[in-house]
Amino acid sequence: MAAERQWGVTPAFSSDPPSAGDLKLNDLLVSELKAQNNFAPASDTEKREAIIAKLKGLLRQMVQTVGKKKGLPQDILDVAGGEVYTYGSYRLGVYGPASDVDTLMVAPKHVTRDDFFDLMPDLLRQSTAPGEITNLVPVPGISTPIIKLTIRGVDIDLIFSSLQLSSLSDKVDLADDSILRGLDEVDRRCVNGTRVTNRILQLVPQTKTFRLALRAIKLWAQKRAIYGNIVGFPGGVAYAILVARVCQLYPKAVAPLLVQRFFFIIQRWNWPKPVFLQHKEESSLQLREWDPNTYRGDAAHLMPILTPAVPSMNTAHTVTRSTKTVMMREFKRAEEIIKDIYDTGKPWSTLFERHDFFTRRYKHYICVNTAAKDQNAHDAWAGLVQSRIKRLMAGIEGSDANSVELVQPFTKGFDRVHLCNGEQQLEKTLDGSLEFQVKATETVATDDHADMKAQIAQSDIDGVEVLATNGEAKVKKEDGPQRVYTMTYYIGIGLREGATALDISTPVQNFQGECTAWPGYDADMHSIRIKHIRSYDLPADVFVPGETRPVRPKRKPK
Ligand code: 3AT
Ligand code: MN
Ligand code: MN
Repeated sequence: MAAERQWGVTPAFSSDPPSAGDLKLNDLLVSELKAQNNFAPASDTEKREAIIAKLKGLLRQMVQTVGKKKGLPQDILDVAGGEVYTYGSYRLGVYGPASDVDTLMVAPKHVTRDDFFDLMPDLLRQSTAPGEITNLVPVPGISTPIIKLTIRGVDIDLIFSSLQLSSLSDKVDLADDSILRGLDEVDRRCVNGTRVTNRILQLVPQTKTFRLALRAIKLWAQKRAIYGNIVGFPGGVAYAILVARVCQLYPKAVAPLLVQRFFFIIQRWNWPKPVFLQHKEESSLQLREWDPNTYRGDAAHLMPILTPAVPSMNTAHTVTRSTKTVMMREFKRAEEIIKDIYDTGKPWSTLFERHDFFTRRYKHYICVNTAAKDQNAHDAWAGLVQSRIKRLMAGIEGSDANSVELVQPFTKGFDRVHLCNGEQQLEKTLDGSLEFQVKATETVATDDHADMKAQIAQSDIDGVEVLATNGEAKVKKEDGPQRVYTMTYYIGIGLREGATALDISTPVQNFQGECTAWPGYDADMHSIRIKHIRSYDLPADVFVPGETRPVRPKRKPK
C-alpha cells in the first residue's frame, strides 16, 4: 500500500474510515444544524457570488481609470488586471444566513489606498440601481481600513491592498510569500486574512467534513457564550485552526468523530504548548512572528493557536486564566454530552443548549453601563469601553486574589434606549435602571468589530470624516424628555469557597480612568458606571422565555 500523506506536523492518530454509527450520527448532525438555521439557502449563495463578480468588475474599472489618469501606457493597462478574494466565514464555507462577505480587493501598484477610498465608494453607488446599496461607510483611518456596505441585503466588508507588481493578470498567488515584500503593515494585515484562510483549507484532508465539524464547533461555542476575541475567547479563525488540527489527526473521520475528538484533545492539550498546522516556515522577510523565546509578551500567552502562513501569529492572544478555565469546563461538559450522543442516542440539540451564564452560574455580577444622549457618540463610546473590558477582567483577576476565583465576561452587550424626564430619571438610567426604557433590548454580538468601532471613534477625532454619522447635534441640556442610549456588559464573578467579601474598587477605578482618558471622551456626552449586582437583581431582558430567574435566598430564621 502506498504511504499515506501526513497532514500537519505529526502522523495521524487514526486513519480509520467512519463506522456506520458515525455516518448515522453525521446525518443527524446535519439535520440538527439545518433545524438551527445554520446554513445559508442556495439562493443566498448565488446572490453573494453575483455580488463578488460585480465587485471584480468595478475593481478592474478602477485600475483602468487610475492608470489612465496617471498616464500609464496602454500595453501595461491591458494586462494590469485586479483580483477579488474573500476571507472570513464566507471563504471557509461555514457562513450562515446572517453572515457578511469579507472581501479583499488586490490591485497593481499604481493604484493606492487613497485611490481606493477616493473612487470605490462612487463606483459602487453609480453601478447599482437606486436602493440596492442601503448602507455604505468608508472607514479609511484605522488599522485595517475598510468600506462597510450592504448590497441587496448582503453585508460586505471590503478591504484593499495594492501589491508591488505592475500587473496582476496571471491571477497572482497570494500564498507566495514574496508578494509581502515591500508591503507596509496595513497592506500586510489586509492580505493576511485571505492568506490564512486559504492555507487552512489547503492543510485539511477533507474540506467538506472540516466545514461541517467547524459549523458544529462554532455553533456550540456561540451557544455556550465562549466565542469572540474581544472578550478573551477564541474567535472564528482560532476555532477553525483547532478544528483543522483535529482533522489532520483523523484524516478519514466524519464530523461527529471530529467533534468528539476535538473536545477530548483540546481539553487535554499541554497548554501553553502551541497548536499549529504546519512547521514554522523560513522566510527572508524577517517579519515579527509569534515567538515566546524572543518576546516576553508571547511567552505569557496561555492558549497559543498559531496561524499558518508567514507571519505566524497567535489568534488567541486575549485568552486569560479565567476564560481558559471557563473553556475547559465547557470542553468537559461537551465531552460528556458527546459520549451520551454516541452511547445512548441523546440528540445533538443537547450539545447546543444555551449557556447558563445568567441563570445558574454566578451569584455576583459586574455591570459595565455606558451611556450617551446621541446614538453615534454612544456606538463609538460603547465600542471603546468594550475593547478595554479585558483589562478590567485582568485587574479583577489580579486584585482580590483571596476571594476571586474566576472572572467570566458575557460575549454580548445589551443595547437599550430610554426616555428620561429630568435629572433624577437620567441619574437612575445611568446607574442601570430600566424604568424608563422605551425600546426592546437588543443584544449586540461582540465580534472583533467592537475594536473597529472604537477605532472609528478614534479616527473621527483625528479629523477623518466618518460618513455614517447623521449629523445629529450634541443634545443640549434641556428640560423635557430626552433619549438616552445605553449598553451594558455583564461580567460574572466566581468567588472562592468561603470568601465573604469582594473588594474590586481599585481595578474598577483604574478601568474607569483608562476609559475616560480616551481622547474622544467628553464628560457632558459620555457616561460610564460600573455596578456590582446580585444574580437575583439581574434585569428580566437578559433571560429568554423558559429560563428560571435566580431568586433572592430567604433569610434563615434566627
Ligand atoms: P461571520 O459569519 O461573519 O459572523 P466571521 O468569522 O467571518 O464570522 P467576521 O466577519 O467578523 O467573522 O471577521 C472575519 C475576519 O476578519 C476575522 C478577523 O480576523 C477579521 N476582522 C474582523 N474584524 C476586524 C477588525 N476590526 N480589524 C481587523 N480584522 C478584523
Ligand atoms: Mn464574516
Ligand atoms: Mn466581517
